[in-house]
Amino acid sequence: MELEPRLFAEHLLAGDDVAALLYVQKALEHFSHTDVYEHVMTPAMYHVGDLWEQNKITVAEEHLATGVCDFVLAQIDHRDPPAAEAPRVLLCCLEGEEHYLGLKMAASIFRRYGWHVRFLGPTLPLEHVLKDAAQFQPQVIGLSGALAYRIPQLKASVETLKAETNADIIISGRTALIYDLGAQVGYAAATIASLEALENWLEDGNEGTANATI
Ligand code: B12
Repeated sequence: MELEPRLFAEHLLAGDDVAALLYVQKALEHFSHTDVYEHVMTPAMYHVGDLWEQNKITVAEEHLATGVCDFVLAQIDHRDPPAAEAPRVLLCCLEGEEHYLGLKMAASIFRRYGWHVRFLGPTLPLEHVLKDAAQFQPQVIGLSGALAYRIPQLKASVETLKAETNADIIISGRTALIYDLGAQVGYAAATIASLEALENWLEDGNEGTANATI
């Protein structure tokens, strides 16, 4: 089977959640979840973004596509419950950042690796990230950012999180794919630009990587 992100994008844009889910379930018979996230769902959403930017689809169609993609993501995110002593990760987008699908994929991968995942979704004010982290005591906090103009906010937040929690900080999202986030945010956080890199990081063990750009 060849992966066809454009075909999947057509299902998204048609609002055909059944066809979109069936396509992904079939792909999962041959490919890993990470492959399907990286090579079907992500390029399909990037394609939706290109069509949107070129005014070839409406804002409503983009919203529809996002909703169907989110639905499919939730449907295929099956996993076993984590062991009580398993490590904990808190995942969120900072205040004002609404693009959370990539973060949700990362959450799914952490779960597949047996972690306790606290997925807090889009646009969470820093004070609430701190409050939640104080309770949940994560070993890792992961942030995702799509919008370039939020990089200064990301940098400031990483510095605060580093100072006020014991967690290693990882940063990612579209900004990590386009910019040298490590250089811009500073090495208080590890940049993990893709889900494949996240899998490598999880497989290799993650201690001591907080100063590295991956
Ligand atoms: C859907 C969408 C929206 C939705 C988001 C809803 C949602 N639930 O996420 C809505 C409608 C809210 C939206 C709003 C806006 N958007 Co928008 N949006 C998109 C779109 C089409 C898809 C985003 C997406 O889901 N991509 C798929 C995910 C899976 O990709 P990803 O986030 O990069 O994730 C991958 C990696 O980065 C990584 N990853 C991501 N997070 C994490 C976290 C960890 C821990 C790890 C390890 C890995 C990881 O894993 C993923 C797989 O590799 C993109 C197009 C694009 N190229 O992405 C535009 C896009 C990002 N948006 C854009 C813009 C301009 C906006 C708005 C400013 C529009 C406006 N005028 O209002 C607003 C801003 C909202 C805000 N304040 O955040 C621009 C940004 C351009 C720029 N120069 O910065 C884009 C590129 C569209 C375009 N081509 O112009 N958007």
